[in-house]
Formats: sequence, C-alpha cells, structure tokens
Amino acid sequence: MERTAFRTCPLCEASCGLEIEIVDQRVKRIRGDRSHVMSAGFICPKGSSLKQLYEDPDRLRTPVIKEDGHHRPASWEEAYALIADRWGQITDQYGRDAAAVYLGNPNAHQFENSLALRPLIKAMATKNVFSASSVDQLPKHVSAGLMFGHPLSIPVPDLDRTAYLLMLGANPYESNGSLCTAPDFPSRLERLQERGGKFVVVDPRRTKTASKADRWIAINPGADAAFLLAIANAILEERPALADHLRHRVDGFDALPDLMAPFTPEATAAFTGVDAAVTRGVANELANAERAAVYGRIGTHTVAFGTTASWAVDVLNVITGNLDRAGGAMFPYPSHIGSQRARRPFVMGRWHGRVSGRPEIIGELPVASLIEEMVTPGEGQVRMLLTLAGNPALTTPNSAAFEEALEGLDFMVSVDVYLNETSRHADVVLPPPSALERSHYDLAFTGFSVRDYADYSPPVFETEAASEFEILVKLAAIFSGFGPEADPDLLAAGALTSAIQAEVQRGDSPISGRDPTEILEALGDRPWPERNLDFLLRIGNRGDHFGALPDGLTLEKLEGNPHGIDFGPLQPRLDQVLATGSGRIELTPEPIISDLPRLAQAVAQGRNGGAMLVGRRQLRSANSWTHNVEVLMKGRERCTLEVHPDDAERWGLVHGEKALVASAAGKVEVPVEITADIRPGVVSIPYGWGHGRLGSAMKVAAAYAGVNVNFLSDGSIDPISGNAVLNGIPVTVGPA
Ligand SMILES: Nc1nc2c(c(=O)[nH]1)N[C@H]1C(S)=C(S)[C@@H](COP(=O)(O)OP(=O)(O)OC[C@H]3O[C@@H](n4cnc5c(=O)[nH]c(N)nc54)[C@H](O)[C@@H]3O)O[C@H]1N2
Ligand SMILES: Nc1nc2c(c(=O)[nH]1)N[C@H]1C(S)=C(S)[C@@H](COP(=O)(O)OP(=O)(O)OC[C@H]3O[C@@H](n4cnc5c(=O)[nH]c(N)nc54)[C@H](O)[C@@H]3O)O[C@H]1N2
Ligand code: SF4
Ligand SMILES: [Mo]
Repeated sequence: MERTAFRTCPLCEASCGLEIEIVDQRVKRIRGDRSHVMSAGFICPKGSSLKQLYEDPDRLRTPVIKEDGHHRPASWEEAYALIADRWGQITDQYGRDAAAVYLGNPNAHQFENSLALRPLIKAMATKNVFSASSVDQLPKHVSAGLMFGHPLSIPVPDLDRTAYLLMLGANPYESNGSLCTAPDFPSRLERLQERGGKFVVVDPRRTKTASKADRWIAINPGADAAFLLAIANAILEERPALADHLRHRVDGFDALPDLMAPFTPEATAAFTGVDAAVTRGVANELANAERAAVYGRIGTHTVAFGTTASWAVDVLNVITGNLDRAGGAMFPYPSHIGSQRARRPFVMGRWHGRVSGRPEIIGELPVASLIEEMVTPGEGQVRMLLTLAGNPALTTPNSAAFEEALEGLDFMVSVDVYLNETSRHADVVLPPPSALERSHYDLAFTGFSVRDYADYSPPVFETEAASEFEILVKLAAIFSGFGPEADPDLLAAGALTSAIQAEVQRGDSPISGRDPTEILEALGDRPWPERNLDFLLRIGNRGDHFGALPDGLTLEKLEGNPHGIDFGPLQPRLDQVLATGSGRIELTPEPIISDLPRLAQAVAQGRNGGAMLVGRRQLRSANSWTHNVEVLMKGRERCTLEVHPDDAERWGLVHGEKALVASAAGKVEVPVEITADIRPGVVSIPYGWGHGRLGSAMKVAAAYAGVNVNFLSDGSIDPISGNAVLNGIPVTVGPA
C-alpha cells in the first residue's frame, strides 16, 4: 500500500511543509512539499529525519521508573500512581511552591501542548514556573510588552519586501530563522539582493549568513545595545520627524536625543569594536533606505544588555518610519487570534522568586534562578521538578551546579521522548508519541511569520498510545487532587465548555449571546486539541464565527487544504496591536530607561582584553536533542572551539588538539578549530552538546558526545528581563 502524507515539520520555526511517501506503513522518503504555501519545497537535512526520530529504537515507548539508580519499564497506571502519591506527600508537607515546572522548546512547536499547559500550570498552583524562554527570547517579550503593550506583539522584518535589512546576532543560514518564520530564509535574502536591496550582518563570527551579506560587522560580544543606540544617536542628530503614520501613535520621541546622548558612535567604538565611521555609515543607509527593517536574535537577546538591545531594535524601526509599513517591521495576524483583544497593559512582577527576588515575567521566573530555588533551604524550597519537553541539564546555565541540584530533589518527573541528560535524573519519565504520530498546527510561529498563513496536518500514523495532550491533562487532573484514576476527558471537556461559556458572555465576541451547547456540538467529536483549535479558528479574525460568515475559516477548511492557506503579505495593523495604557507606542519605558546608566558605565569602562565566549548553532542539530540520528551526525567533528589564528598563536593552540576553556562557573576541554572567520579575542563553542552521560540511553548521541558549553555559563542575567547571559562570557583559553 502506498500513500503520500503532508505534514508540517516541527523541528524549527521555519515550519516547512513536508511530503512523506509511505509504503506498507513505513516511511519511504521525506522531501519538501513543493505545493506548500510558505516553504514551496524547501527542506533542510533535519526535516527528513522525522523518519529516523520515529523509528529510533532508543525512543521511549513506555513510561520508565527509576529504581536503585536504574530505569525500568513501567505501566502508565503504575507511573501515574507513583506521581499522584509523591505529589500528594510533597505538596501536603511543604506546600505547592515545593513543586516546580520547566517547559522546554518543543512545547512551542506542538499545539496540543500549548493548549494543555494552561490547565496544567493552573493545577500545579506554584509560583515556580520556568521555561526555555529565559534562556532565549524573553528580552524581546519584555521590550514588546513595554513598548506595544503585549509581550507577543513582536514586529518581524518584512523580508520579502524590504530593501535593507540590518540583522544582528542571527544566523538564518544555519538556524532557518527565529521570531521570523520564513522557510528558505537564505533564498529570501538572495532575492532581497537580486531586487537591489542590501543586508548587513552584525556578528562576532563571519557566519555563513555574514559571508553572503553586503557587509559583515564583527562586533564585540554583548555590545549590540550600545551599537544600536549609537546608530539611533546618529540618526537623531539629523533631527528627523516621525513618519506620518506614526506621528500620533508614539510617546517619548522628544526625550530620545538626550537619552541617546552618551552613546555616540565615537564614544561607543572602543566598547563595540565598531569604528565610528562604520556605525555612521549604517545609520545613514538605514535612515535613507526606501524600506528597511532592523532584526535582532539570539546574539542580541542572551546577553547582559538583552532587553536594551531588543528595545533599541524597535526604537530604530520607529524613528526610521519603518514600523508597521510594507517592507519594514510588521505585526503578523495569526488566524487563531480574535479581532478584539482586551487592552490590559503588560505588567511584570506579579510575584517574585524566593531566593533572589526576581520578578515574575509572562507568568514565569528566570530559569537561571532555578538552581538557587532547589538548593537554598527554607520554606518554599523546590523539592519536586516536572520537566516537559525540555533538556535543562544541557540548555540552562551553570550545568554542573544544575545537575547536582537535580540529584538533591525529592522527586522528579519528565515528559520526554528520550532518556537523556535531564530525564536520566527523573524518577518517572512519561513518553509522548513521536511527531509523525501527532497532528500539527502552528499556534506559536504563525505569530512571527513573514506572511499570514495557516496550515494543519493530521497524524501520519495512528497510534494507540496516549497523546501528549492526554498525558498533560492527566497530570493536571492528578495535581488538582483527582487522583491517579482521574479521567482526562472530563477535565478537557470541562475546560473547553468553560472557554465557550466565557466567550459567549463577552460583549465583543463574534459569538456573543449564542447558545454554548450549540457551539460545543458544532465542534463535533474530534480529539480535544482539535476541538479547541477549531473553536479558536472559528472565533478568530478569519473565522466562520460558527456559521455567521459561511466563507470563514474552520479546521475543516484547513483539512481540505493540506498545503496550507496563504492570506498574503502582512498588513499594517498598529492600531489593533497597541495595548499600552496610553494607547500609544511607549518609546521610553521606565524599566529600560532607568537601566541605561549601567550600559553607559560598561561603555565607559571598555574592554579588559580578555577572551569572550559566544555560542553557535548548526544546521544538522536541533537544540540539544536530535543528536541520536546517525545521518545527521556523520562527517567531521562539529563540537569544536573556533579560534582566530592570532589567538591560537598567542594561547599556544594547535588545530585539532584540545584546548582547556575555563570560566567563573567551570571548565571544558574541546578540540580546536582555527579559523579567520571570527573576531580576534572571541571564541565559540556550539551549544546542545555534552552527551553520553551515565544513565542516559541515546547510543548515537553518546558516540558523538561533544561538550556542554553551559558548564561555562555562570548564571548571570540581563537584570531587566532575568534572561540568562549565554553569549559574551569571559573565559581563559589554553592548551589542555
Ligand atoms: N549556551 C547556550 N544555551 C542555550 C542556547 C544557546 O544558544 N546557547 N539556546 C537556548 C534556546 S534558544 C533554547 S530554545 C533552549 C532550548 O532548551 P530546551 O527546551 O531545554 O532544550 P531542547 O534541546 O529543545 O530539548 C527538548 C527536549 O524535549 C524532548 N522532546 C522533543 N520532542 C518532544 C515532544 O514532542 N514532546 C516532549 N514531551 N518532549 C519532546 C527532547 O528529547 C529534549 O529532551 O536552549 C537554550 N540554551
Ligand atoms: N539548525 C538549527 N536551527 C535552529 C536551532 C538549532 O538548534 N539548530 N534552534 C532553534 C531555536 S530554539 C532558536 S531560538 C533559533 C535561533 O536562531 P538564531 O538567532 O539565528 O541563532 P544562532 O544560529 O545561534 O545565531 C546567533 C548568532 O549570534 C552570534 N552572536 C553571539 N554573541 C553575539 C553578540 O553579542 N552580538 C551579536 N551581534 N551576535 C552575537 C553568534 O555568533 C551566532 O552567529 O534557531 C532555531 N533553529
Ligand atoms: S528548516 Fe526547520 S522546519 Fe524546515 S525542514 Fe529544516 S528543521 Fe524542519
Ligand atoms: Mo530557542
């Protein structure tokens, strides 16, 4: 029997459409779906590895329970009973805050997880919620929340129409783009050049993206905030007026020149490592480009001035008149979002961490503070940890201390497809099905896409196994006190019914006043996540409003369009987006302005000349977890220390031999790769490596272990957002 299935790839934010050939219930071949409305046949080497990930003998298919230091298979009943028992004991004795949860990156790629997390976190009723956001894009949420009123109102570069792109700390030739869903990002950049436009890359390394750029600016790590403010300073010297479409929508414009005054291109040059003339040149090009966008990613976020840099990116988009216009930086409009959004201004600090008092942001505390919450005795100490689709032992700072803290926990549960560096510490591991056994809709990344589109894929293979939605809702039921026998269906039904009831009671809802039973019945008898999704789509801004607009969007319509539906280029929509108290863009938010003296001080102090460590991503890896796929691992060693030839000579390093790299937090030994494609004084180790740990069960990954770069990150943070500093870490380097 032969058939072809179409499915979105969940491995990175590009969210490419895949065409999957199946013969006799086995995957024969996976290639790019040429008819997909966004990716048009593009695929990277990881996309076809969904086959190997599905077939991987090391992938967990049943729960495992740890006994005498070893994991053994267990039934779901036994696993849930143990969790219910230990949860009860720990929270009865120590209270709810004794339990913590860490949410990893794949949660954002699985819509059923996103839907189940809300009831799950609510059921835990702990303030100790942590996620990969605080080792990633949290500074952008904070700057967007402060400037536009909502942490998800993040402008994306209008890649296909811009004439000038200033890109900082991003390497889409390897990462395929982030907070900018644009499958085949490289071709889109090439087309930008073909139509006479330019792109400039700011990165301490001459990445593949930088090598294709019209200009590479080799900045010092951690210096982007100062560089961006220097550009703003130079532009403001010309006393520009705000563009017409922004004139009545901005607060704080007049205050900018004084705030930027300390950060001239000349004053910042020693700190940034960028000549004042270069900075002024970029300012000039940016200000005069017909359509331009500034875009910053990991290298601008995971640094000591991450929020300031995120803010400065959008300050530039505003003062050059490029925010919310074609070819500039625009706000996507995903289909599952309603046209009316309550204007509740963004707040931070609704609660605080117990040990160092970090404020809550978007419902979370910074994961850099999880270690102290686990090891500091006293009321509220974290004694139980649940990790959901995360590998924090490799991906969060100060890994040695982190793993030691895990060993000190009373109880740990992981929901994960592998027994890996993190889940090896867990008392119980619950495995969800593999990607090919689950359906897909992009709840997260359609919000950051360069075109508005929607697609849905059903599971490629049916499975008897519990879906991840069921697992998470079952845990929610257990944490709500319904015990291990609780029926997840009841909770799921209750949650959807309440959501419908709340919606029909809202005066501004497209289904205001309708009968909730009629709405629930209209959603049919699909699995719960699908019913939830259909509900969101139908009340969404393109929805059929349950019959009121017969041509409107429904899940059924998406099912009939397996290559997705394109809703066209992004449209200006600032008025819909703005949710600040003033109803205007806040150009000078207090938390950022009051932190500028710290940046001024760093600029004044300059550099001490020591080595600085940065990370990097690689096309054939997806964060820390796809290293068990042999076809992605073959070839030359990838986990290496990139060093400039001058530095290699200075530090006595030999290509191919090991170097010892040490920081305040720890040290690693790693093979040296000498390359001129890196700024002198900067070294780079890729992240996501460090496999082969005792008790993990990933044979291929163990054979290509590499080292964990987060042994070197010391837990320091960007003080505004609490995001971890993972780039620009002071290190010493020498032969091992
Ligand atoms: N030094 C340094 N550290 C970094 C970064 C860096 O650039 N440098 N980058 C940061 C960034 S951007 C991110 S996003 C984080 C990522 O941090 P994490 O989210 O902690 O790490 P991942 O490697 O994505 O791990 C995903 C985990 O989920 C499991 N998994 C995969 N699919 C599924 C699924 O469908 N369901 C479930 N339940 N489990 C699944 C995998 O086996 C793995 O254990 O790392 C951050 N850490
Ligand atoms: N192949 C692959 N694709 C991925 C992932 C993956 O692991 N592998 N992960 C996915 C995830 S979770 C994310 S968040 C995205 C991230 O997507 P990107 O942001 O594009 O990620 P990186 O490739 O890590 O690029 C970061 C760049 O910042 C540079 N850099 C480091 N420090 C600084 C600095 O201080 N200033 C500047 N200007 N640059 C600096 C680094 O040299 C690096 O080239 O990628 C996603 N896509
Ligand atoms: S670019 Fe990303 S979404 Fe596309 S095939 Fe590769 S991993 Fe999958
Ligand atoms: Mo990420």
